[in-house]
Amino acid sequence: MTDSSPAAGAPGKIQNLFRPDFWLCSTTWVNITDEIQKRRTFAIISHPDAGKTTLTEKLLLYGGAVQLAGSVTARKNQRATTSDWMELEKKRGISISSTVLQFDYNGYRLNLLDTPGHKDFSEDTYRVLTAVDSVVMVIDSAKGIEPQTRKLFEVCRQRGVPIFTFMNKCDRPTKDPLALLDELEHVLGIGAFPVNWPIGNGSEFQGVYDRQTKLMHLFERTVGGQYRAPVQVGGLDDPAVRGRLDDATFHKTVEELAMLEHAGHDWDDAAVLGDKTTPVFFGSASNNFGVQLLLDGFLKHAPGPKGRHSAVAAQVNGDPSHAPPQVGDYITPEHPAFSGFIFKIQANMDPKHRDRIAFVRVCSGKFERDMTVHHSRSEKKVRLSSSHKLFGNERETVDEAWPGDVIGLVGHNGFGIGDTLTTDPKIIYKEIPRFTPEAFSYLHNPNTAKFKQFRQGLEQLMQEGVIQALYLRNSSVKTPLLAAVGPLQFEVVQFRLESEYGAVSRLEAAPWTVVRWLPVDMKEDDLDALSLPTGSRIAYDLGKNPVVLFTNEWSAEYFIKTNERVPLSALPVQTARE
Ligand SMILES: Nc1nc2c(ncn2[C@@H]2O[C@H](COP(=O)(O)OP(=O)(O)OP(=O)(O)O)[C@@H](O)[C@H]2O)c(=O)[nH]1
Ligand SMILES: [Mg+2]
Repeated sequence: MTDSSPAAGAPGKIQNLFRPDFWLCSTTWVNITDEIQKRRTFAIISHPDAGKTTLTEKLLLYGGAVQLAGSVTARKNQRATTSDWMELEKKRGISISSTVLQFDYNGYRLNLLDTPGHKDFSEDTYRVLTAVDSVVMVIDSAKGIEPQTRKLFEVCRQRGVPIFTFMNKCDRPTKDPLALLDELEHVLGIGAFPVNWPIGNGSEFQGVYDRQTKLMHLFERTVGGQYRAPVQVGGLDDPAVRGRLDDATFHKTVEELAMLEHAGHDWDDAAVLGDKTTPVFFGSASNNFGVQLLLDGFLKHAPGPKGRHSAVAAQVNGDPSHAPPQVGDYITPEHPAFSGFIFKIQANMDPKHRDRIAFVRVCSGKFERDMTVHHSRSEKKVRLSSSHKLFGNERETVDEAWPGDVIGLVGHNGFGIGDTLTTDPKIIYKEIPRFTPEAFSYLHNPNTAKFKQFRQGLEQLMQEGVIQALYLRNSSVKTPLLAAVGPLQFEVVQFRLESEYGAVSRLEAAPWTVVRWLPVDMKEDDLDALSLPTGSRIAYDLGKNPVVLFTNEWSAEYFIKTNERVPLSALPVQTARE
């Protein structure tokens, strides 16, 4: 990964002027291409409860990043998993927010992002998908493809992110493995290539057959699955391994393998990278069966860091809802300028620090601590001095980072989700998707003595993108109207306001279910002139962009009919103030 061939210079952070792809790091020259090639940045996605966090833990165990896996069930005994750190997550046993874990394994640097499965938190998951180059889709083999998996799959498809599939929970009675492959092909419309195949089902699940090496891997369960599962490996005719299987299981496996061979699909890297085929691995995350094979198989075939298109913000030209952003240049990871974008902000990850971290995906060039970059939102230069690599809630100062890396920047209150940081101000990324809220509720502060904490906490949570807020037009009440993709987000806001800011709050249901953005250039007089259906109201988002709140879809459609010249948009348009 290092090269000492270019002329040696004084140690420091110097780019080689004759070979711009070489940088002097410590005392050796580092080639940017080598660094890029060793990065793998991926997310784990699925419907709730399929086992993402458990699998994440086990990948860390097999990746040598932790010695002892804390399984999710151990939460009951107050032992948190490494990736689920928030108080509420521990309490409810679900992931609410995504987590970044960076570790080295087998010459690779992995940036792994565990995501929440619940649909109310899909905003967080979708943002994470902008920061990765591939995903591992976890499926509960007893249930097959569940609704949220389908939605997430669609997002990956749209983004062209290659998908690897882990059929989890094979230690429980599962659907027929062939039927599971069939579901992938018919429900999701993606070709499925089984890299390995389960041997036995449910309590008789013993391991997997690796179709590429033609070896059986038979595992033993360990208590609580905290340690690596002992494994015995051998061919189909190896008596030692064969002796562990009863005749029925053995013959069934051999028969199914013959059917797969007969189906005749060959491994095709281009189809995997082109999002046409998903490699399928079977196993059990909680028992550690098949985890190593997944990790190694994934690393062998998963793509390295991809570049991103630089977008040029569109001009307001009368009809902003129809002004698409112009797509600018494709910025390759090897591009000499450093660039990256913020895809997530999280405050109070560590109660000891109580600060906020902006998570940046490095897209091109080299990041160096203390470097000065252009910040797209403020259009100012900022110095990035407090940079960290992340491992759940643990952080460590990082001096340099390369494309594919996810780093955490602390101490920049002006940073927002979606912002670009770069040494070349011409680069601007518009990667972060926006969501249309579907749940609305007033949030009251019943304790006037805690007004400051309430306000400060709410502002902070909104900056993190935990929730959106709207303010009603012509209203004397200053109570914020919270707007969420799903109602669990309200619960998170209330819980975090109390636990992190000491502010108790009270929710009051609001009558609207639909919000639509009005053109940004509408003046107050224009708003007065609108003909509003009964029960609807005009409000402003945080960027002071006008919106209309409707009680139902029908009412929104009625508005469209009666205000033909006023285009509505389900999302704030690109030109809207953020
Ligand atoms: N039997 C069995 N249970 C498993 C396996 N893997 C995970 N589980 C259990 O499934 C439940 C959910 O696991 P999690 O890892 O929290 O699932 P998740 O996908 O991260 O859930 P969310 O983040 O809330 O969407 C827990 O009770 C796990 O112990 C497995 O291989 N076999
Ligand atoms: Mg989870």
